[in-house]
Amino acid sequence: MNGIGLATKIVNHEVNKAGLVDLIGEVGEINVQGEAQQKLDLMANHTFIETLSKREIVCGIASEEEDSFISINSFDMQNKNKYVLLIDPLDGSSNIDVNVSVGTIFSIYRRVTPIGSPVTIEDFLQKGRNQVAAGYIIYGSSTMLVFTTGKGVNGFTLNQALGTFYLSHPNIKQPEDGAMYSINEGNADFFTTGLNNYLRYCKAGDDDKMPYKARYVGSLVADFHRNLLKGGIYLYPKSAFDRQGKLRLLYECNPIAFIAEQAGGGESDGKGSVLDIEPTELHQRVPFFTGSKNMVKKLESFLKIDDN
Ligand code: P6P
Repeated sequence: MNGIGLATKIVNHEVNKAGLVDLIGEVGEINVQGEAQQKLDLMANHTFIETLSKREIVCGIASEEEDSFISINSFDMQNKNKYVLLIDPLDGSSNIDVNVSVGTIFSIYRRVTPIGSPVTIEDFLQKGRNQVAAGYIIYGSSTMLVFTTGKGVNGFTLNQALGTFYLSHPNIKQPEDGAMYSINEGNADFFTTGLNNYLRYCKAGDDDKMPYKARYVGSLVADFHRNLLKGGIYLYPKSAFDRQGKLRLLYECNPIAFIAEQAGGGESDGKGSVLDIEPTELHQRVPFFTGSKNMVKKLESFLKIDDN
């Protein structure tokens, strides 16, 4: 966590000055996701990898920006370190050029292969339930590090003048209900019947319920963080052209789901917890819904119609 805190301060500094020193824009490369890589994406990826590689803690790192995992040798050139890190170094990076909040998402597991042996892909393809820690950093109006080690969720705000993190949000609990929904409705023509029925429910107002507010930043970390504190639901469903959904299971959905569960919230792939999915590929995508517990349950009830 100290290594992640140090990398956060470096990335935060670069994100804040990006517009001044030509760190904005695309580098003209395409990553494994087929997405145009932003200069800050690569800077953040390099920073987290370099910072975490030199601390005798992780034996391997998998990143959204890297085709495969990176094996990290300990100083004695053995693979004696016992944790692996999976990371989305700069999520929502398409928002960078327009000064909208972006974030980093990370997930930490104990390796499953013997200490000292070479790290392998099976150390990374673990169920989300095996996570020992998970968190995100949001580079917004303030920079916050929010994480869990399985004993609740705490939020730390970076004091930029002193370079220290202050426990500003102890023991975060997500409201069980909310009145905000976050989804890219531009894809509605490609959603399932159940999903569109749920969206109609969100917009309906009657004696029992006011219409929900639509709040969608286009940055998972920003939308999740707001819904975590105020209540609400984030939805990225499968669709006719995102048949598996868009979000990556290992370094976006699982860490966010672990935090949601630890904060008393809900999370789902539409049928059940993403934390129970047996991963098969490093960059696999899944449909992902997370937010206030009762909102996720209501969504799952609407999605049952899609099983027929
Ligand atoms: P769309 C960013 O690329 C991201 O992975 C999430 O942070 C965000 O919620 C989503 O994709 C935005 O996707 O299709 O609405 O632009």
